[in-house]
Amino acid sequence: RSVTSDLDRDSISEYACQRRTTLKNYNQKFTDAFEILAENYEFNENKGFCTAFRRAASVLKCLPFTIVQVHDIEGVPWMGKQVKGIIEDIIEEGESSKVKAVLDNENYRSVKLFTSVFGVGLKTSDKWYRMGLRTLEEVKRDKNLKLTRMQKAGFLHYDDLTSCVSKAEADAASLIVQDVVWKIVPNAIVTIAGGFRRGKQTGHDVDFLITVPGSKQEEEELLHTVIDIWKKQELLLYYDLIESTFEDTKLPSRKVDALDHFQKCFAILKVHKEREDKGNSIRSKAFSEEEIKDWKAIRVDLVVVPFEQYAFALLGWTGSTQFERDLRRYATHEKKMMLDNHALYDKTKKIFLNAASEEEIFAHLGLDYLEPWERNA
Ligand code: TTP
Ligand code: MN
Ligand code: MN
Ligand code: MN
Repeated sequence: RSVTSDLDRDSISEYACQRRTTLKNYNQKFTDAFEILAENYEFNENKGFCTAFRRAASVLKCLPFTIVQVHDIEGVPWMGKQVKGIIEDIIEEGESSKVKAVLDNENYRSVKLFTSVFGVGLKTSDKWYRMGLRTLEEVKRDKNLKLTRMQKAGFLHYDDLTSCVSKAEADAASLIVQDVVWKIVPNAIVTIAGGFRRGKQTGHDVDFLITVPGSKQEEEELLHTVIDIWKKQELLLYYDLIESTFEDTKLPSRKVDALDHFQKCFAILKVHKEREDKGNSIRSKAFSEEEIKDWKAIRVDLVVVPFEQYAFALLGWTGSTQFERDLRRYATHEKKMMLDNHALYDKTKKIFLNAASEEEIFAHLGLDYLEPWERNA
């Protein structure tokens, strides 16, 4: 390997916000393995190892070449002893026995299965596992279990919600959201955030930010009206509306994984499919009305953002999660600043730093700007 690539590896930052990470991943064999191990550590509440493997996966996603020998990772940050061991196993054997053991582990498999249901988190999964339950059929059969409204929706729409949302479906959902929002507030800005903004072709949900330039009044009622209209149109399969808890005297939250304080709605939307066989009477006659399900249940997150916080919300809701964690860690440790989805606070100068765009936030932090598609860390 050339001297240049050695130098390149030495200059890779320990922070994802200083690495350009596109969707082109030359080391998926390794990053998939690390993410399975990280997830298993998360299930077992081993935060240290979980973070170590998440960071290792994240950093390998920015390498412009495939790792073929151990020498290739010299100088790359976050390559600890454990991580190196897994890399060696995969280089030598083509796979890692530790990863295989996790994938075969009964607890991992059950928790993975249970948490695939919308509304089921680690706490519920653990409980079900300790009750001896192992399959979704067993959970559904257990009449003593009290399912939440969210979990009931999760089981009801399980197949739709576990099949990936395509770009076309995200665009269809986008039209539905824009249509209703613009009917209520014509000058509202509706933006897709999350994975689709980073250029992903599929996702587990569609994330929308909604803001109204120069208004406060209209904002508060907006989501309520959206919900009322969608109910009448019978497009809402599930929703949970969370009111804003923001106080503008508060400093940005230190906790990286804390939820933000925006008014938001976690919903399941009925998105009608594009009919390819429109007007094809032979096909239509072959099926009765009930047999054709011409819609798909799609998870959408709607977030209403005060206009002056829009840049911070957009930066926070675009992700990736690992990028966001490192951005906040960088702000705290390298700049003595506090960043969250609402604001940026300079602890040295004791002032809030305003921003009208993501570019301005990067500039405040002394960071080169990364485009959304370069944030797939
Ligand atoms: P997700 O929708 O969970 O993730 P994603 O869009 O990157 O990937 P997927 O295709 O699986 O949907 O979250 C998007 C971003 O929103 C992520 O960076 C975390 C952030 N987020 C918040 O900032 N606050 C919140 O309350 C939630 C739920 C998410
Ligand atoms: Mn998303
Ligand atoms: Mn989301
Ligand atoms: Mn620290």
